[in-house]
Amino acid sequence: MSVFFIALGGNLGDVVASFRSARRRIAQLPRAEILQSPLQSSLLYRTPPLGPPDQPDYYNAVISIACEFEPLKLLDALQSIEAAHGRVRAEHWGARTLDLDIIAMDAAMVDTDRLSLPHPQMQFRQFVLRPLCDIAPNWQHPRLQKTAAELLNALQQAGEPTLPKGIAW
Ligand code: A4P
Ligand code: MG
Repeated sequence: MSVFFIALGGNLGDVVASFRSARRRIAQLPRAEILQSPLQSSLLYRTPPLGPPDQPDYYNAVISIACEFEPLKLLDALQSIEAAHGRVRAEHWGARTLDLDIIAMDAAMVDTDRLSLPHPQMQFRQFVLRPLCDIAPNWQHPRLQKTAAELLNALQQAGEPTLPKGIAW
C-alpha cells in the first residue's frame, strides 16, 4: 500500500463542483481509499495564476490516498477523470477545468517519460505546498531532504506573499 498526494487545480467552469466530483471518483478507484481522517483532504485555496496572466484565478487543493496502484496506473486513472471533466490540453500552463497531478508517492523517486515523482515543480509552488502542509507538513522530499513545511517556509522567506486562508470544501 502506498500513500499518494494528488494536487487538484482548475480555473474554468464550476471548479469546486469538479473538485468534489473528482474527489469522489478518486475515492472510488478500486482498492483506493481516501484516508480516514478528514485532514487527508486539504482546505481549498484561491491562487493567482502561474503562467499566462490573462486567465482567472485558480483553485487548488491536495488530497492523499492510500492505494495499491502502480503509479502509472494511477496516472491513467487520473487522466481519465480529467477527461471526464472536460479537460482539453491546449495552451501550456493555460486555463483548465481540472488538472490532477501526482505530487508524490511516499518517498519514491520516479523518472520516466510519463511520470516524475516527486513532481519536479512542487518546491516552487505555494499552491501545492500550502495545501500539502494542511495534511502532511512532515512529509519529507526524498531528493531535497526537506519537509513540506520547510519548503513552504523557504518560499515565504524568499518574499512570496502568503495565500489567503483556505476554506473547507
Ligand atoms: N507528468 C509527469 N510527471 C507527472 C506527475 N507527477 N503528475 C506528465 C502528473 N503528470 C505528470 O501534464 C503533462 C504530462 O506531464 C502528462 O501527460 C504526464 O505524463 P498535463 O496535465 O497534460 O499538462 P499541463 O498540466 O498543462 O502541464 P504541466 O507542465 O503539468 O502543467 P502544470 O505544471 O500542472 O501547471 N497556477 C495556479 N495558481 N494553480 C495551478 O494549479 N497549474 C498550472 C499547470 C499552471 N498555473 C497554475 C496551476
Ligand atoms: Mg498536469
